[in-house]
Amino acid sequence: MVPRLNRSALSLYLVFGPQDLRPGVDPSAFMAAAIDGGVTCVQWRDKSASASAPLRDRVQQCRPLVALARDRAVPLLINDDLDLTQALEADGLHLGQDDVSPQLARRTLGEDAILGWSVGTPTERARFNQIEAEDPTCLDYLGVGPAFGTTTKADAGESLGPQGISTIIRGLSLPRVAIGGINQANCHLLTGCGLDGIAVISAITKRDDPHKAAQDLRNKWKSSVSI
Ligand code: 3NM
Repeated sequence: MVPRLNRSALSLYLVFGPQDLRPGVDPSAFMAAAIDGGVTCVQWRDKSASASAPLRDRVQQCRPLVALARDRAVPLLINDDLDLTQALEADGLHLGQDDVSPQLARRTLGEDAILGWSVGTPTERARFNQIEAEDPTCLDYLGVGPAFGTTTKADAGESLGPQGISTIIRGLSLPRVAIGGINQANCHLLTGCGLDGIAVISAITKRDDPHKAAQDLRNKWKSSVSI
């Protein structure tokens, strides 16, 4: 089977939602600048009031982002909103451990959708092994974290560090990306872990210039990986 997700698309993965943007920043303009700076995959993660708006409003909010991502040939995934993913015919869905099951999401979205899952402990990794044993094509990648301390996600748990990340992904054939507290100053610490890339929120959303933030991160990550 042709993979739904090219590993290189995980190289610099931007996760964001309204709660991450400074007041007045337009999500489309922000996303366009970040992609043009080197972001290779985007996840819309709405943890604000608009996440509980009616589906048609959520669809309307995201349509421009879907169009933009298509135009730039970058996958756009939706965090934890199966209905929105389906309604938008977005490229895929990212799920946490407490969200709908990957099996249900796969059945609902069909075989073309990209499906990602968060794992942060050896127990969760074991849970993934079980899913994979039953259906090796259910999931397309894992998000592993938190790599470092983060204030962006309150319930992110203990940071794993490079050692913990390596332990969780040992023996894994699926593409994998680390998340949590990753920035320009520390991403080089993860280069020996066998990751396909890094996923970030604040390292791009908290900088004044998303284009330059993405460019700096991309350059730092790429040069560290190739050393
Ligand atoms: N998931 P920042 S950590 C969305 O560990 C998310 O699964 C995490 O934000 C996990 O790059 C996290 O600003 C927050 O630390 C990432």
